[in-house]
Amino acid sequence: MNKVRNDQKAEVFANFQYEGVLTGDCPYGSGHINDTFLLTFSLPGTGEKKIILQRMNSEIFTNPAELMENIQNVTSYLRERIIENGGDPERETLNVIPTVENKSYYVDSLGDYWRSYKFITGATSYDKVEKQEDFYQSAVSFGNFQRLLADYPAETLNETIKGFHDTRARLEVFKHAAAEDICGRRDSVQKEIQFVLEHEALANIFGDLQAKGEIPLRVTHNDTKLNNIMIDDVTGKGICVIDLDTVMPGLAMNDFGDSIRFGASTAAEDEQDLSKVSCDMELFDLYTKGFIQGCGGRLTEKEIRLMPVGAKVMTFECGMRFLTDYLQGDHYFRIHREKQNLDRCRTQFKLVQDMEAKWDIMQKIVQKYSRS
Ligand code: ADP
Ligand code: GN1
Ligand code: MG
Repeated sequence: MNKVRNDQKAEVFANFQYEGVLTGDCPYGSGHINDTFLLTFSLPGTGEKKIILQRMNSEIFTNPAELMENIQNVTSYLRERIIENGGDPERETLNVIPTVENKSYYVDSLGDYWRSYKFITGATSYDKVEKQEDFYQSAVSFGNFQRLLADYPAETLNETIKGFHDTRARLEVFKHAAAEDICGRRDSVQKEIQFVLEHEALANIFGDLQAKGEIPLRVTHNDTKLNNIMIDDVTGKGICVIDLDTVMPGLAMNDFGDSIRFGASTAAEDEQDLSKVSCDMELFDLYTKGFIQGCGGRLTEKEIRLMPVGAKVMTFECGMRFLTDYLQGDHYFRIHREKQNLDRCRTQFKLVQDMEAKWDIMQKIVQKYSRS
């Protein structure tokens, strides 16, 4: 996507139902896909109000209108459940700010798509586990999210990215990228390519089980990074699941696994020193406990038993996606330095290896929290 222009911003500001005088506008967060801005408005008498404004990545989300329809429907549904449970819908789900034409998104004169959310105050999203309790809280929140949406009619959701966690299809795209080698980078990543080929079987596991009807499709989040949970600054509780672009029918094990690959790693996703990268079993234990608890008895025994497989498959898939993007010239995941996507790929593959070494421990932890 092109850089956001200032004149473009002025047009966008004028087209949302904002109150007060704009006093601040800065880039915000560390997401790899959308452009996020924190806006500050001053309101006479009541002080400052913060707002989140995002330019959606319409190269990746090719139908932003359908995407926003999902978000409107899911957040309205969650709002009702939260009110029934006596919660605060202003803080426990995302709240879309309408445009002056009362729509959930604005298309500017350059054709870019924008949306805006009320800022969730008094809460923080963490890029890395600082306190173990936060990771546990994120597990309970993602589990709760699945539980709250368990009766949502999944077939009414739009598929915002086709085959998002179809690992088999991702493998084919990877092979194609390696064969084409449009950037001439293939020779420099032989080791990583070899790793994918040696682990090919991972790409088939869930597809095969689904085809046999052994695992259910559920409404899932599909991007369960720790930084997609807001943790209350006072109570320390996970209060809100954010980043709902990929809420679609999916697999519980993948939501579990994506959290593990990001949050249970002992290092950052793009760490260059691989000796620092491993899958922390204490964090794995905590997340397993919180997630199963949050799902509130909705998971089948089989889903629970397959949770370590979800961790391995999601980590493998993500590493393969980073490698594919590196081979194709870094067009998908935002990078801030050269070879960042290759570094990201390497941390994921290191994690897969580490999970293989700790496989028995992972299985035992999951058994400990399963019902039987
Ligand atoms: P991306 O898809 O690029 O990851 P996110 O929707 O996750 O974008 O937003 C990026 C960051 O912005 C989040 O990690 C969080 O810190 C912050 N953020 C997003 N929405 C809100 C909100 N409603 N209130 C407070 N912070 C938010
Ligand atoms: C992207 O948007 P963000 O940064 O939360 C990506 C996820 C990857 C993740 C890797 C829509 O998530 O699938 O797991 O980067 N989101 C999309 O960090 O592709
Ligand atoms: Mg995010």
